[in-house]
Amino acid sequence: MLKSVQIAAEKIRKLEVQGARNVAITAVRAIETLAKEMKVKNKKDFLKGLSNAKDILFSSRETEPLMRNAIRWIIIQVEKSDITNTKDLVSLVSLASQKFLKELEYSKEKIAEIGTKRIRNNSVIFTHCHSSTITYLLKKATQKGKSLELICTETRPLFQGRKTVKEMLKLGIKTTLIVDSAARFFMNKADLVLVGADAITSEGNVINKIGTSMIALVAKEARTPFYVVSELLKFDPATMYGDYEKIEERSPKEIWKKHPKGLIIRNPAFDVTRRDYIHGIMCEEGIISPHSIIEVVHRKYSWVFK
Ligand code: RUB
Repeated sequence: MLKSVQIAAEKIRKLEVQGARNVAITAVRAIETLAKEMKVKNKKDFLKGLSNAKDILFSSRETEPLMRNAIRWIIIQVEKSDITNTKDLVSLVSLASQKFLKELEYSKEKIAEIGTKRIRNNSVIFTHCHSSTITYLLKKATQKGKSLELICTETRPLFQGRKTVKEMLKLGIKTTLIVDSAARFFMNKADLVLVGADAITSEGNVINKIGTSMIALVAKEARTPFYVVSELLKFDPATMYGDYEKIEERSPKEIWKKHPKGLIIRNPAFDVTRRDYIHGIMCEEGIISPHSIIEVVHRKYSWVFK
């Protein structure tokens, strides 16, 4: 019964699906499919099925609050509804999933619209890893007639930077790929740093691909404005109540397949950039200060805190 969910979770775990948005979209679709496939007789079992799927998907990648918020929201819709008939519950999940994905799409459009205005013509933009929210923003900015140049890190160990540069070349953007450790060397050539986010904490700190906080340090030293481009639903409400955002640690094999015996290899997937290094968060509500994250999330998505 949970096969479609297990397949989706495996794709997420193996990074066949990459980036917080795509992870959330895949998880939402898996929940929608599961609801259709579930053969249960009552609402209690229906909710139990959704809850099991939630646990599997949540554990596929630890640092993905957008996925968690998405699934939580769909389950809340089922819980608070008066519907008890399972056939109608399937339709409810389907409607809720589509609504969530539509809202996510709206956020992406809005961020692109806002970000485009902030990017000056003939800017050199520095980025790290692959964020679909950023590549979409750069696509829109180019379509609006902004001439851009991009510097992108290759992003060890899994080279997500290659995905970014391929997309940029297709758009005709002049693109330079550098090794991660060349960030300082090239920072003075950039007008703006744009990075994505996997999680935003209640204190306004941002968790993104490993290396992001180092780039933030370098940007600060070089006085290059550093912006995070992120949907508000990457906010993790649990951090407000004391929890730390967990940092996923991946297999050492991603770094060195046949490494010498006894060697310790650490492979955290993400790191934390303190809010002091962030000029602003470009989100669907505008360019906001990391300090105001709770207030803005509360205004737009108060259900997140329930
Ligand atoms: C991807 C990454 C991205 C964010 C934002 O890490 O850190 O910057 O997920 O991406 P990984 P998006 O490759 O390990 O998933 O803007 O697409 O949500």
